[in-house]
Amino acid sequence: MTTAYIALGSNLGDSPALLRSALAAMDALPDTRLTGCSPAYRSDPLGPGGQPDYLNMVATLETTMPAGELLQQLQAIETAHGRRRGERWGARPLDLDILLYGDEAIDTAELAVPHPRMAERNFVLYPLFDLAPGLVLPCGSTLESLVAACPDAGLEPLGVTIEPGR
Ligand code: ROI
Repeated sequence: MTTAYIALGSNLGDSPALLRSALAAMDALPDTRLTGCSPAYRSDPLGPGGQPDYLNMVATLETTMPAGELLQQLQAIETAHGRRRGERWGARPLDLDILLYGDEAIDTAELAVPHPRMAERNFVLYPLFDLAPGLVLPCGSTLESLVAACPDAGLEPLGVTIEPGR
């Protein structure tokens, strides 16, 4: 069994409903259980201007699915929730990113884990820290040190946890 951390983001459509549905879909994947949901955050969009604020959170999965297969399943869930592959860093109804897959370091054409930009993204680090404050990354860095080095500008804790549902 491997513990994987998945970042969820949405800034188009009914974002809370999209995240609830995506959580249920991940829990329903073969050989996979959803075991944790971080609190939710509102975040300023990173990327092209003029797009709505994001709703962000992180979820924990326990899975025996290989990482490449998990990636394909997550992309299918994004597509089922209206995601179109278009403008890089454009607005999207649902984004699911594998942040960590156990203590594995993966670098293929399709998938890089740990997520190569997670250390710069407060909307990923803060909810991950809520879920797993003692986490140590495969490179040996503590999550605590990454959070300490990443300002919380533009990030607002909403004080709610979004749970799986439909
Ligand atoms: N910006 C924020 N705040 N949250 C996201 O989840 C997010 N996801 C993205 C880009 C477009 C980089 N910007 C984001 O993919």
